[in-house]
Amino acid sequence: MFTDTLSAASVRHPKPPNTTFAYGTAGFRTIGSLLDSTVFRVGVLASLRSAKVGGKTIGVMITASHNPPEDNGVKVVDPLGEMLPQQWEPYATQLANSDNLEDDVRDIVSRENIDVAQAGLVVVGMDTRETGPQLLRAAIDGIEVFGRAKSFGELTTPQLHYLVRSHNDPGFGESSEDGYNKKIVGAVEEILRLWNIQEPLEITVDAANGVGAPKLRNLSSNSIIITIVNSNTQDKSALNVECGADYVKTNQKLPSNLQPRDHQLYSSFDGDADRVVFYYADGPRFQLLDGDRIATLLASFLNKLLQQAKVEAKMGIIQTAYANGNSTRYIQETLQIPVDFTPTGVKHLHHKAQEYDIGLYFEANGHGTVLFSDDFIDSLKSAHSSLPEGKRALKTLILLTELINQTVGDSISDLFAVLLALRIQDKTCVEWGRDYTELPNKLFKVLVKDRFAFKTTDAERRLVEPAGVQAQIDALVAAYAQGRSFVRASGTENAVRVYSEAASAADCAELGARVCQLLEPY
Ligand code: G16
Repeated sequence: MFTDTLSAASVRHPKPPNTTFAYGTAGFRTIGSLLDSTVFRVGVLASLRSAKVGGKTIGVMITASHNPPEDNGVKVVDPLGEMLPQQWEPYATQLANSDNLEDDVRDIVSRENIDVAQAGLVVVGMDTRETGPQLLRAAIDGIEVFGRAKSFGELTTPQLHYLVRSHNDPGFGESSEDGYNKKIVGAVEEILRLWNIQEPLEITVDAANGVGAPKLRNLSSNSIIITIVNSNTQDKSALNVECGADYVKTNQKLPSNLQPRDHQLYSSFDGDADRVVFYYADGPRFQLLDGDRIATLLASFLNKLLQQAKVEAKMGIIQTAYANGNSTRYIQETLQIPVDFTPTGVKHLHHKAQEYDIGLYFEANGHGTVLFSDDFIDSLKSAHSSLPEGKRALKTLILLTELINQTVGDSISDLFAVLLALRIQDKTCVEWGRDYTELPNKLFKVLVKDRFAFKTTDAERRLVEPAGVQAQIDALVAAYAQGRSFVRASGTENAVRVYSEAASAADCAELGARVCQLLEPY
């Protein structure tokens, strides 16, 4: 029976006293030095998940993404590169907090009717954090209780998702990092050839001193010229500090070490390269082009291609409460595309996007992708056009389904999709910035005694608990033209987030500050 192996291995990974772990927005996240036992137990769970799905390959990614350098985290990736199903999240929490691991594993095995002998391969990757290598070993120890582990070392989170999918679905691509690179570079170069574009794609990227830096370097070719700033993965204390997508989006300002030329496009990744934002400088003015903008740019580009190819598609855009009110209006009124709202977290947006032929989901923070349904891809492949313009549009659409990561938001493939959309439409970043004007908006982080006391409804736009707080927010919001504000507990940091939006920057700042004040008693 497995109990001997499990108990021998679990002794090497003792659970820290007086600590409770919760599987949040993107898995477990906390101080990296506290996570050894949790990552070990997630390894065990991942191999059980593999057994449950008949021995298919599962993934474990060790990352705390946008969080500070001392944090780390871990999440499980399902066979098609999707997040662990939500019904399994309580098992992850159960194991992470268990004081009797054998009993709890037996409980899950029996509740899910798992034949542990079926456990197959679990692929593992990590970002560049100091605690990564030790946690990677803990994950492997856990996986090997039931299954087999294969470590890919340092990877971006989307690369790990790609590898899981390609292990289970060879048609998706070669199951190696090289296969990922070939798929992306191949699609970019083919699209450039189709549109007879001789000039290479060129941009400067702030890589947040994270794993995106070395991975982007691997993609350089004659048609892709990337300059990277904030690429120091050796200095472990530099990750996401005054740089990266989260810093740029939250502070609405340039990262360190970037001296912009006016009206030139720049971009920032986060620490594990699953988020990307763009921006340019216009004299002293900083214009952010965030996830909302990426969604609108790609949606209108895809719409044009569909028209040229004379192909019908049901297209939808998925946003969260953080989407700027004017982006939603622009999508609904100008682009005439339906918008759905879900709670924060790619796992929620991804599933909603699957309801469309083309489902674009982007969180304002730059996390997102475009999903093309299998039926729609088949219909593209069997469609014909007699006109050269239609043929080119059809081929471009098919290549975009290859370029854009179908498993999760991916800074690298989103970066190229945006650069191609701009280049092909001959659109400058300044024109992109003029598509609509954002309402002034601000994000706050408030430390409270117990963030789990904050419960929301209506795609996190309204608080249900603590009782009475939502009525106070409503009263404040009513006093500001185009005012909007909401409060929700972060699922990745020990804090509550406050968002405010209003017709003027001063009103937006005042509204946000007043909502933060409401939280002082908590
Ligand atoms: C993760 C999730 C995102 C989410 C972000 C912040 O991003 O994947 O969907 O928007 O956390 O979540 P919260 O507000 O709950 O802390 P990342 O880039 O950190 O993996």
